[in-house]
Amino acid sequence: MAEVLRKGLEKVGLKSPEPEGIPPTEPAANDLAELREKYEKAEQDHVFAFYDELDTAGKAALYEQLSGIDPRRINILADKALHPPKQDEDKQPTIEPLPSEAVDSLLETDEEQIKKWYEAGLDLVAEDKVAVVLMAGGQGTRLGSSDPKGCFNIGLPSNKSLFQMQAERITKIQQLARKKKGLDEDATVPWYVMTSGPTRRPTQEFFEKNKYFGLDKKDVIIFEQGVLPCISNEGKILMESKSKVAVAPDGNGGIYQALIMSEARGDMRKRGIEHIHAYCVDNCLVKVADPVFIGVAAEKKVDIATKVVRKRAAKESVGLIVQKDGKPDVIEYSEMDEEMAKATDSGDRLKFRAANIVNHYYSFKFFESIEEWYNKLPHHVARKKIPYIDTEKGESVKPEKPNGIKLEQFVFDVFPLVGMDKFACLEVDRAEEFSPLKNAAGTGEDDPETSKKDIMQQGARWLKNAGATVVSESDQTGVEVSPLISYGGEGLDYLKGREVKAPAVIEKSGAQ
Ligand code: UD2
Repeated sequence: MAEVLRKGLEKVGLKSPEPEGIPPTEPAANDLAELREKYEKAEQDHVFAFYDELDTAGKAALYEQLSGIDPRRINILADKALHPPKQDEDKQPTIEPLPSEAVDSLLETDEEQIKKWYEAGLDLVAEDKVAVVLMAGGQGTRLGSSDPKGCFNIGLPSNKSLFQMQAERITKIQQLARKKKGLDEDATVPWYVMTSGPTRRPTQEFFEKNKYFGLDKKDVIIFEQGVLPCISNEGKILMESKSKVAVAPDGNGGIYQALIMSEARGDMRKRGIEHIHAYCVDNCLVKVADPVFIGVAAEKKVDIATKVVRKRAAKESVGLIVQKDGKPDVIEYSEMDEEMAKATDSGDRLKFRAANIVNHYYSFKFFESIEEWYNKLPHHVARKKIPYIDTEKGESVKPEKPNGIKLEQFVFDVFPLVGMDKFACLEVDRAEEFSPLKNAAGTGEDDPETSKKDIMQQGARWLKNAGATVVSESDQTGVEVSPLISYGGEGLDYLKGREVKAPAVIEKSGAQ
């Protein structure tokens, strides 16, 4: 198995990293010659331009990095990316909304049924069969922060980061499961945190500094996704320095390969995990390990499920879950013409309204098939300005306009691999479950202020539903309810009849 795995990873240009701490040594002449030949055959040998002038550490680092890249495969990906096959006009895919049997909506389902799903999901949590995977490898460039997005403080009265809120929701759901089943101890929901090169260390340090937010460290597994070389518009691998290839994270679709390579999937297997919730770090309202979502997917026995919210307006720029040529798929708003985007159905709702929120479910059984398909997922092209070293002149260049491409895989490109009968879509209430943090403060949409507002308003709604009165003497409205007090608005009856002055925090005091 290990040999198969190594070969498979080599094929995609990845190698398991060498054990740390061994002093660098210069590669043996014949190994170096073999590697040079491989790159010469792929016409990518310019990466050795400065090799002979490097010191031992530089030679060892470059040799190691180049050994983990397959230049032939990079040429294939680059060629496809730079010279995409012409879309055959008469082969336009048929795009339709998902069939009604594949979609449930919490906006249109009675409380009775939702409670049934919730109980079923919580039972599975109580049986330690549920895990969560957090996709946290993205770099918050649009947000303007150099820290990993999960570290971001959206300005709540408690100053909690996104990571802390998500950790506390895991703690709470573990407690709710124990209570429901009368267990001696909390259930365990292992938290697999996927990072990328740029986010790995700062994420690790943030978790350690915050003592894993009260979670048991053995149940928080931080792993790393792969990278891919940056490529020039001429199809050449770009050098970031004389001893390093310029690389970028391979997209949130790198999750599948990373789950194998990091042995995170192996750890799930050891724990007897059967249901996985994978989600996007920047959604402050995310219901981590949501029992309703797990309950729906388990009841339907699907391999993949995805949560969506109702599209706000025809022009909203979000990915949409559709059926494309009869298969579940996601199309970006750029792939829809205005007529399609504005089309409405019999209920006068947008015909295409299932907005993707990067909130997915997988059966562990499906994860056991990753080897069969992970290296077949398409690569998407992002045209970027990529600083590089000119290998002829030896100078570093900071381009004024996009000079190359970054390749990334998208997590939802796996959807068309399952039949519609193994796929479920759950429409949820945006106000309760989706408020993405995409933009810098002051943008007015999907920014720290909208995230904070959505959390505070949710808390005020929960208190009102519990019979409390929320008063505010300023424009500072809303109440922050700690996830340690309530996961989804439950358990607040003790506030019935109380008056709460906004802005306020309902937090777990030491005594409680
Ligand atoms: C994502 C969705 C888009 C829409 C939008 C809504 C994808 C590919 N696109 O777009 O359809 O639903 O969100 O908010 O999912 N990530 C990694 N590794 C990477 C890149 C990203 O882990 O190499 C993570 C990132 O940390 C985040 C999630 O994937 O948790 C989504 O990434 P993004 O915010 O860059 O995606 P966005 O907003 O372009």
